[in-house]
Amino acid sequence: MANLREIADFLKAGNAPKVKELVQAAVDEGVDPVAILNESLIVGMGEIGVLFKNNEVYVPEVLIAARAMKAGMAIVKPLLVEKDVKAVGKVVIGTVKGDLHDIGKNLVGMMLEGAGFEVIDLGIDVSPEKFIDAIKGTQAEGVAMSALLTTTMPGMKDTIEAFKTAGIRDQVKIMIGGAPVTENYSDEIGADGYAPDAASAAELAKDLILK
Ligand code: B1M
Repeated sequence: MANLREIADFLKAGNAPKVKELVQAAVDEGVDPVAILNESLIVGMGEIGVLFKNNEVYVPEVLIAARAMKAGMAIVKPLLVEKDVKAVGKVVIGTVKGDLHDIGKNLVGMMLEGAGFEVIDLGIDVSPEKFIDAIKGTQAEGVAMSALLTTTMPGMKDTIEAFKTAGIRDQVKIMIGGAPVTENYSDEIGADGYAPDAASAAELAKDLILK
């Protein structure tokens, strides 16, 4: 019989082949794909996020767990599409203009996906115009900006100003983060929230978008 807790545990351990095997077995047994998503994949990814936040695991473990989550998602996603199960929300993510760092941004994207969001990843060196086009094109409810350089942080402010000019500021919840970014800076530039790490970013997105 399918054991969803066991899938979450293998996900946390980063065992992609086992996650794939057990998710497929659960599907074959007729377990609801929504239950597989919510009670194993999202649970496991959430738990690894907490361990990461507490410095009990590090970047490699999170990347390996995310790979295991993706292996499970590859089986579940087409079934969710068939059942017309929607993501809990959409978030556009990118590293701001002039900044090429993407390791932290990718972790944030993975945690957001792990929390059930559809993530539209614009990559690195993202101009305000590109953020605006993506928000308009996808009707995303949230945007997450990353910056790792003190010299590129002002790109976050510029982007928020550009949202105002484009008339879309109030359509989206704006979240920011990255090593030099602080809560104070978030308040100063008028973002909706700051997250210090990837797990907190997923929690923040849930708080801002789902409540
Ligand atoms: Co760069 N680099 N780098 N670098 N680099 C730093 C950031 C630096 C602190 C190193 C140093 O001098 N000690 C320094 C910045 C100094 C400053 O401005 N304060 C620096 C510099 C100066 C530079 C260059 C200018 C170097 C040069 O060319 N002279 C250059 C700039 C290029 C550019 O961007 N235009 C440069 C280039 C590079 C590489 C390309 C070589 C490479 C990036 C590779 C890549 O990303 N694909 C690189 C790297 C790897 C680093 C360090 C070593 C590691 C960054 C990292 O990936 N950390 C970094 C030094 C350091 O941090 N120790 C450094 C791991 C990652 C998991 O953490 O990104 O902080 P982080 O993400 C965290 C949180 O911040 C948060 O969640 C993540 C997970 O918990 N978070 C968010 C991140 N984004 C978020 C968004 C959110 C929420 C949370 O939205 C809601």
